[in-house]
Amino acid sequence: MSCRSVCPYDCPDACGLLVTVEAGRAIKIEADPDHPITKGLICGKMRQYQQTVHSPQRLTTPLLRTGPKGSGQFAQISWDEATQRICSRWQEIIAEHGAEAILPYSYAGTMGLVQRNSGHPFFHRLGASRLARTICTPAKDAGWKAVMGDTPALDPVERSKSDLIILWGLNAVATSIHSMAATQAARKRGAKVWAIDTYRTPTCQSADQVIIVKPGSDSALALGMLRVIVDEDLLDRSFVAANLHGFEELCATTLPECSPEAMAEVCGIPADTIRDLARAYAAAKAPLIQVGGGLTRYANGAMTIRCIACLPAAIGVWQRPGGGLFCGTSTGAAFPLHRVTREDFMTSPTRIINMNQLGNALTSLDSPPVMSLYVYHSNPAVIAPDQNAVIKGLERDDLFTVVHERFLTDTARYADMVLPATSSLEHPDLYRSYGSYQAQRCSGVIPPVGEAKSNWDTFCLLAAGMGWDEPFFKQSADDLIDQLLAEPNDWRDAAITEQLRLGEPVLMTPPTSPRGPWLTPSGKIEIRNDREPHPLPCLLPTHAEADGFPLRLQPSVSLYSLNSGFNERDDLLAKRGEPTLLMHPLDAAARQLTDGSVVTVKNREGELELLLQVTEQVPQGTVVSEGVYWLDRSRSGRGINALTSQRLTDRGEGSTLYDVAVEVSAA
Ligand SMILES: Nc1nc2c(c(=O)[nH]1)N[C@H]1C(S)=C(S)[C@@H](COP(=O)(O)OP(=O)(O)OC[C@H]3O[C@@H](n4cnc5c(=O)[nH]c(N)nc54)[C@H](O)[C@@H]3O)O[C@H]1N2
Ligand SMILES: Nc1nc2c(c(=O)[nH]1)N[C@H]1C(S)=C(S)[C@@H](COP(=O)(O)OP(=O)(O)OC[C@H]3O[C@@H](n4cnc5c(=O)[nH]c(N)nc54)[C@H](O)[C@@H]3O)O[C@H]1N2
Ligand code: SF4
Ligand SMILES: [Mo]
Repeated sequence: MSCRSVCPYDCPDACGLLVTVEAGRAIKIEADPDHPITKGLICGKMRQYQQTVHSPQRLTTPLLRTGPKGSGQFAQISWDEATQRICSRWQEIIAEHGAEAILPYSYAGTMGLVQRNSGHPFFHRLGASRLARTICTPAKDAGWKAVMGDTPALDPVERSKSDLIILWGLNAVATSIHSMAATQAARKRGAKVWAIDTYRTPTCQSADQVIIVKPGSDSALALGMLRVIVDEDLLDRSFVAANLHGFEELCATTLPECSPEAMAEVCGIPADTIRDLARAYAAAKAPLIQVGGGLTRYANGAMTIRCIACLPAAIGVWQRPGGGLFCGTSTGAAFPLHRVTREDFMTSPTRIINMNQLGNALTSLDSPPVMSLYVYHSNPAVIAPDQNAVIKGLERDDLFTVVHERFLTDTARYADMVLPATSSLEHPDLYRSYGSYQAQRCSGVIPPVGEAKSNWDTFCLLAAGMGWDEPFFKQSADDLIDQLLAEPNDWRDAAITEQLRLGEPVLMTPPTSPRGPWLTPSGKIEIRNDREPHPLPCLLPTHAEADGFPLRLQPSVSLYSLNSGFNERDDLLAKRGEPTLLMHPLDAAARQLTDGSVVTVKNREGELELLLQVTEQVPQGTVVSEGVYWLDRSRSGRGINALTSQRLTDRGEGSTLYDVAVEVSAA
């Protein structure tokens, strides 16, 4: 039997899957050939998803800790006993410290709208602390919003009309395979492709031009190009006059400091190359800039997007199909998510804790301190910044930690209680993509593995355990999906809504145009924005520049994992090898380090050991480590996030995971 499903992972593509099921087991996963975006192509990670779903490492029963925290020693218990223990401990904590002493921590193990947000109504009703879920790309969103307001993203299928595609800080071969496929198709038709990155990623191999910048310096490249466009009168003057707010002030105040020579010093691209790039960009008919998230995980992340956003505005490409800037789609208004999240269950607003500062929250917060942490579909022990602080917090004997997971992750090892979670093949949900405008509903296609329960079903059990009698917590996940689809709206008419109900993949359309009128307070593209701390685009420093360590570290993504996901898969681990540091030959020689040796990478936050790979894939001054590993794969009991910090971005309170400076020495 073949059933439709959707890839649940935090990836812009939300691929449609066909799952072959035999005797209640998934035996084969294929790409849905009839899906409008997937078109028969899924990534290598998901082609063997059945190995994840039926992995012998899956958790199958609730577990109670029997050894020291972190030891991984547990005894099996029943769901009844687990819920009773959790609820009675929470009632004690609430009586002593108040409900804000309980902190939920979740992110994106599953992207489905119901399962992902299942904890919100529960914790709102409980009065627990809230979590600011800002680890990924809030600075990118803030930068876009500062310039473009609520203007929706263009539909990326327009790529077919672009004659120049700029993948700016986007390792699309790893993280956005359908963007990459469309980009390659455009290239075959004659479009040029540029990759702007901090090192030669696999994506660079498919680019006509590779531009390697210093980490966090893209604003300088963008402003240098803009200065050339202005100096050489490559602007679209009538578009600028009619559509831009504050462009003259930018020309008068910021750009005089931004000569290609001055910007070359900052970003490391020769002044003549900046000139050539500006001319080629302005000469293209419909150039499309697609930006990733990496370049915004810096102290200047939102400002970087504001600087880049000046480019398409200055040359007026917003009026031409295929041209513009693409930062990702937002389909938040397509479904009434408040019917799941239920902010109205909060009797008064509770405190908000930033997920990037979990280390501080667990180790130094008071009034009240965090006395219980409930983690679901996230793995903060390895994915959160400042791993040493996070683990110090998780080691606290007085912290009551519950982890709902598919696997005994590093976070789960520190739990007092572990609850087994279903995989996406075992529960229903409604998915939407953040790389296109598609959405799809799916059912569970196999029974739960062991005693695993979905996020939603677990919160219903906990609600009953707390003695709550509301009908809301007695619904099924399908009831909630039905509510999200109850009425058509201006994103999806009755026909599309019906297709969604039936489990067919659909493409939605934003109700307003991505090419104006501009949905900003002034009605113009806001080059100047007086609501921002810096009203005009400008150069801002990174955190790492002030840290006093000589090398810039990029904790980048791997082709063979997704954040800390897929560490359970020996087939993919074999391809990844062990945690490695890529370093330029001159940097290695200066430190007398040899290829294949073990090195210590160090900064103020911490240190760890990695295997050294000496390669010209990275420029001098930058070192790279790809992928997040579970700690049992690490040499020194710490992962790459032992080196990242809890500092935040300029806007959006995002993580600054790429804004890292280190020194490297022989281990
Ligand atoms: N295979 C795989 N796919 C994934 C993930 C994964 O871990 N592995 N993660 C998923 C998630 S959660 C997300 S958010 C997305 C990741 O999405 P993004 O964060 O958009 O990741 P990338 O597309 O790899 O973009 C990061 C790229 O930016 C580069 N970069 C870093 N700093 C700078 C800079 O200052 N300037 C420039 N120009 N480039 C810079 C990095 O070297 C890297 O190649 O992908 C998702 N998909
Ligand atoms: N050094 C470094 N750190 C990073 C990144 C990086 O590139 N480099 N990327 C950052 C980014 S962009 C992001 S978005 C974050 C991601 O951080 P997380 O969202 O925490 O990502 P994952 O590591 O995928 O952890 C998700 C966990 O959810 C579990 N899970 C999956 N489905 C379900 C389910 O239905 N229910 C439950 N209860 N559990 C489930 C999985 O088994 C997995 O262990 O990491 C960030 N951290
Ligand atoms: S991880 Fe991304 S590319 Fe791979 S199947 Fe899932 S949605 Fe598609
Ligand atoms: Mo992310």
